Amino acid sequence: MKTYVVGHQNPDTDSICAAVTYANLRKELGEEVEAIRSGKINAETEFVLDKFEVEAPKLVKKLKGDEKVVLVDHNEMSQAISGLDMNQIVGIVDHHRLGGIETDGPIFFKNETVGSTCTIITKLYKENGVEVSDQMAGLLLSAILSDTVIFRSPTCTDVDKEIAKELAKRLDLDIEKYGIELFKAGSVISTLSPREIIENDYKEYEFAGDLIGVGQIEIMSLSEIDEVKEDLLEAIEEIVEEKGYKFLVLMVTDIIAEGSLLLFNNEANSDISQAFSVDVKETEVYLDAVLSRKKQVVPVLSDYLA
Ligand SMILES: [Mn+2]
Repeated sequence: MKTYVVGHQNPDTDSICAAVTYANLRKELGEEVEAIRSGKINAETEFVLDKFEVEAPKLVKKLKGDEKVVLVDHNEMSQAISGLDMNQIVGIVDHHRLGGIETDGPIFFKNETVGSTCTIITKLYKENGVEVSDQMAGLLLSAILSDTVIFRSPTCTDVDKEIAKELAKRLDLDIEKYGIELFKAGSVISTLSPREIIENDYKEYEFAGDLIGVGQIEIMSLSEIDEVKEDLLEAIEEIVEEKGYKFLVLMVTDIIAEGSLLLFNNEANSDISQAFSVDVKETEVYLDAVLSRKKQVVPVLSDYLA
């Protein structure tokens, strides 16, 4: 029976490219494997798939419940494809905190503290002695540059850099130049509505009984959002009200300046100020050198709420 490889809901470039490249590796090893996705492809990922002429994985909105599944780029049931039962999981390749999955039997499990799932997958190609095609190299490189924000994210390690440089060299691509091209293609400002911008790369968390939301967009310059800022703040208030959140933070990350402007709902003002020990101006604050939701924002909020 065929095994599916799938990334998290609201898939980003790492999730899609990890599913495609890992499925390809297992196919090269003679297994019956297929990459799938549980949600819409974003503009950045679409650019990558077009550039390297790779077909998007098949969309599966809900599993039937009898498939075998490998999870890539996530390991929490709350982020997994709908219809999944823990006992369907036969493998996990990821770089996030462990989120409570339990299985009946042993599974293939690989979790490393690197900046991108595709860094781990490139290593798995090497370990298995499988040649990486140009198409797969393009996907792997793009995902590493995307997830590490072109090496600027604090989650980026020397291993990510080393592997990305190898891949870029064989594709004859300049990392900085290609990275910026990639982020420009993924810029959501001009193509999406304010609400879609917030929800494009979005995660919901529950800490000590409080529900919060943290979205992130990455741009080349903060001036890009000048025109939509008021609309974003309005949409934030709307979502908070609708979902009953304690607060919602949108990280507007300037990847050239290497900092993030946090936008949030009015009522979160004193929470954000206390959590980050900063003076907050109404519904925004700029945090220098803050780029990572996973390492620099979510832990601060979870400590504060605890
Ligand atoms: Mn990732």
